[in-house]
This record gives sequence, C-alpha cells and structure tokens, in this order.
Amino acid sequence: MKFAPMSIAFALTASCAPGAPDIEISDAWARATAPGQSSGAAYATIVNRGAADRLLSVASDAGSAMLHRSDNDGGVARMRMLSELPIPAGSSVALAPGGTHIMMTGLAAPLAIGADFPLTFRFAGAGPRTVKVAVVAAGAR
Ligand SMILES: [Cu+2]
Repeated sequence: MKFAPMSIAFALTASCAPGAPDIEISDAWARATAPGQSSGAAYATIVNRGAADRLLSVASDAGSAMLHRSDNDGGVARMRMLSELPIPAGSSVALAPGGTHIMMTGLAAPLAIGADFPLTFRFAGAGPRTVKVAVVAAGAR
C-alpha cells in the first residue's frame, strides 16, 4: 500500500482547525457627534464562517466602548449592557441602530465626518480583532 504525501493544500488549511471560529468584521461605522456630545454609537457586521464564538468585549482609543442592546420595553426605549454576544457558527451578526450596538462614552473628541477610529473586538475563540470605524454624517445612514 502506498501513501500519498500530505498535500500543501492540506498543510495550509490545517492551521484552520475544524471547530475553530473564522471571524471577519466588516462595515464598521459610526455617526458623527456634535461638539460637546460625549457619547455615540458604533455599528458593524460580524461574519463567522467557522464554529460558534462569543464576543466578550470591545475597546477603543476614542473613548470607552461597551456592548449594548436597545429594547422596546412596553413602548419605552431602553438600553442594557450585554456581558457578551453569541456569534453562532456560520452566522452573520449585525450591530445596527435600534438593536445591538457599541456604545461609546467619554469621547475624548467629537467623532468627525470622514475620520475613522480603531475599535478592537475581543472574541473568546478568535481572539482580538481591530478594525477602523468610519465616521459618517448623522442621517447619512
Ligand atoms: Cu447604548
């Protein structure tokens, strides 16, 4: 019996072990804030082509960042802090206005249209991922 040598393709994909999360963060954006406004929100889409993962925390140089969810509680809009966000296997999780978002408080400077700032997402499985958040005009989207 003859064994074929291990293919290069297998060697390359072996680092992406079965059962590992495969996380990509896209379309990270925030609305511009007015001078004197110390808080804002950021949004993004988290795509996971691998196994289930969890978003544990977010952090930014621009201010303090935390995971929030907006709920409509009997007609009263409320926000609550999330200790973590499940990212199911093979899913796309949208952080969007009116739902789960990244709350930014204690902004050192206003978020200016056209600027960007770094935001680090820390996942239980995939580890830290830093993306640039694009600041767009309030009302642009
Ligand atoms: Cu919030």
